Amino acid sequence: HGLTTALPAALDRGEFFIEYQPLVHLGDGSVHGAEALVRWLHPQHGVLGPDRFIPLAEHTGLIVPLGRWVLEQSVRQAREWQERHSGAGPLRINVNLSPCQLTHPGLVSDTVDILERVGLEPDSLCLEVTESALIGADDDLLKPLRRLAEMGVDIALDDFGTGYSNLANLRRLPVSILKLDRSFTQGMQQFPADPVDLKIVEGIVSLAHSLDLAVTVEGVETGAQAEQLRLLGCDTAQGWYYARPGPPDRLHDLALIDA
Ligand code: G
Ligand code: G
Ligand code: MN
Ligand code: NA
Repeated sequence: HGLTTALPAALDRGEFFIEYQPLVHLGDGSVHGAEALVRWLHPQHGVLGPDRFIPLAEHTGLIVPLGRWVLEQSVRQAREWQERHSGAGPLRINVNLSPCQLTHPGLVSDTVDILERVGLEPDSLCLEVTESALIGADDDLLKPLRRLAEMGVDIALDDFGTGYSNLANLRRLPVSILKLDRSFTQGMQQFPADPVDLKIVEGIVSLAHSLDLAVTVEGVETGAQAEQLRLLGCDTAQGWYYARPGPPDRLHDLALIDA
């Protein structure tokens, strides 16, 4: 595959870049943080989304150095936002982790090293792990996440509700945030929303809160969705209604951080 063989050189040549999508508090719409989303500016094919190359990077192992690069860039960006907006409270950064990064022995030391070198507090970082990556996870897999969580790094369960995890299993995982999958938000399109979707989200939120987990909703595209999800008790939200993923300065241009 042409893209696969081009990946390592692409990292050396600096062809990857990161877009940031804000996360907001549902209560008042103020900015809580941003999720880092990697893209590849391919010299022939133009901008490629992560769905085009993350699976290839996982397959070849390039995901480890690429993931480390994404983490360092994102942590630097968060530090810069915090320095420029010291009054606005610590802006947080969410970074996605592949399952392969979870099993890589350098995860904890690389993360600690980056946070220390850049000077970002661990509690400004949130690592997103998909629900499916943690299904049936044994203690060896959870140990590094537990270490990071003990240091203050938040662990979020991404795409929550799409896997088949036993809800009782949540208690065992070192996660502090559930990111409710976009498919639930889509069920809130009409007002009033589908009553079954409402019940499901209501149940997830109440379970999450009883376990001291915050709930972030993904894929909010309309004000009606935001309002219903707020009424259901969700804490933070992300989606095109607020902003599409974009360059880091867009968060300033939108005056989101200053709000
Ligand atoms: O914007 P969107 O097309 O960017 O992202 C699609 C998927 O790619 C999302 O599920 C997201 O979790 C994943 N993704 C984006 N950036 C990264 C990254 O840096 N590392 C990993 N492992 N996945 C990412
Ligand atoms: O990590 P993850 O799968 O959750 O990444 C988020 C993905 O969702 C990215 O591909 C991002 O571009 C996409 N996304 C973000 N906001 C919206 C939205 O409001 N609607 C839709 N359809 N996709 C979104
Ligand atoms: Mn994510
Ligand atoms: Na997701």
